[in-house]
Amino acid sequence: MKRSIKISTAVRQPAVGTAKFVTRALLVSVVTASSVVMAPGSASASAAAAGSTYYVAPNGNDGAAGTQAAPWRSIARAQAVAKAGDTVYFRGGTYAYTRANSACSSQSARVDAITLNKSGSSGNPIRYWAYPGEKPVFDFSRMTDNCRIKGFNVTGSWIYLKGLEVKGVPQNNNRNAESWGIWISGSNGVFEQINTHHHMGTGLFINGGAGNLVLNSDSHDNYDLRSNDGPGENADGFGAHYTPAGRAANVFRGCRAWWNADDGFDLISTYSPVTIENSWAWRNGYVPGTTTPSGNGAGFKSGGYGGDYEANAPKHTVRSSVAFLNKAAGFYANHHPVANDFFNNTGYGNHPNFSMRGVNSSGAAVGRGNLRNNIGYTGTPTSYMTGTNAAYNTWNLGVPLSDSQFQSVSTSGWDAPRQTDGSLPLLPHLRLAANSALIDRGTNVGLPFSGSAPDLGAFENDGR
Ligand SMILES: [Ca+2]
Ligand SMILES: [Ca+2]
Ligand SMILES: [Ca+2]
Repeated sequence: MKRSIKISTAVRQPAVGTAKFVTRALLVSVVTASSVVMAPGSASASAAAAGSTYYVAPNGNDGAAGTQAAPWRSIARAQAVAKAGDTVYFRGGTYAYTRANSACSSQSARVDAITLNKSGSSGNPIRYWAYPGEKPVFDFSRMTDNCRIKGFNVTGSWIYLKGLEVKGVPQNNNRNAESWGIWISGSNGVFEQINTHHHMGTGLFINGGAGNLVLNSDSHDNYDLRSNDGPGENADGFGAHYTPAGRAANVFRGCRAWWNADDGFDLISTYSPVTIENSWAWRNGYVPGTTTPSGNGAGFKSGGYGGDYEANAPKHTVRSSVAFLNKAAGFYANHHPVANDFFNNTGYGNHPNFSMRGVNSSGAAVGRGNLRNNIGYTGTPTSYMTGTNAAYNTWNLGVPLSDSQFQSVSTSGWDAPRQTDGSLPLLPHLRLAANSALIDRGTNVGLPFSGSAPDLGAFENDGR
């Protein structure tokens, strides 16, 4: 798994505005698109080429031909026809849902507004994409079903969603835990440039699937105010759970999670590895839009099994990512039994920035984690470091920390619009100043770097 990659001049970020940073994040995505993520990466490269192309529009008609001139009305109609390798384009506008596609068998049953149960195949996913330059919005806020609701239930594999906004899945009674925006039990899917928000539950929830890539997607303002275990206890931005051991990793890359009532990212109770890279999490654990405390409030909750020891726990990886102003820990081991890798992350203003609270086979709380090249600044310090393998982090090196080490320490504007290819916006926030003492102070962990050595934190500086 460890790669030793040298930066070449060919791997350079294109000039955007006046920004002059080389971002480690972008370099990572360039490299891993071809070398690490196997199947999902290949799907994005092939684009809409081989198969048939169909169209859906808010003013369409399911009795029409499904052409650009005569689009269908519903994704369900499109799925009935689409097969592996086909592309379904969604025109801009609102697709509003008021009822699930089946009845609630009880007040705690689970129903779907949309069920995607037809699979593509390797290299030939079924693509459900926004028509280029347009924004299709799936609005579930007026659904009336009196049980738990999934906006999208993706049970098929090799499915590729791109450019869709998904919002407003409600809880219509208080007898359950959360509802879900997008639930994924299929495998080898790609979920790109998804904006999932304002659900009474988790925005995007992988449950049992493997080999999925969640790319350049946002999940925010999710709040399960009617959960029977307490308001805000379950609405995470992104979740990956219950995947059996020995399956391909699920990957989150270039994703942002903010103002979710529970956690930003949550990997509790999963048995295959998850990699989170080049992602940001902030202000989780509050009632969205406020500073009123709500659920757990971790930025990256990186595993665990409810405090229990599990002998076959996988090693998760969180790298080149930023957590700031989360209510609780920015980077949290959450009682994980084995040491996860936390490389080149920046924690700012969390409580604490890094908590490596793990669990041993006797059930005792111990430090668990491999930490390199991380920055922890402001907020409260690290906790549960005894027992970890930690070096080259700001707290190990004793390097000076001050605002002047950074171009900016602003905590606003992180939700700025993405670049046209969907990648994260280029901001000066928490990037190293040109003369920062944190430049070239890290150690090689297999991620790209410039200069004589990796810098500390999530963003590699240019020019040294
Ligand atoms: Ca919780
Ligand atoms: Ca959670
Ligand atoms: Ca460097």
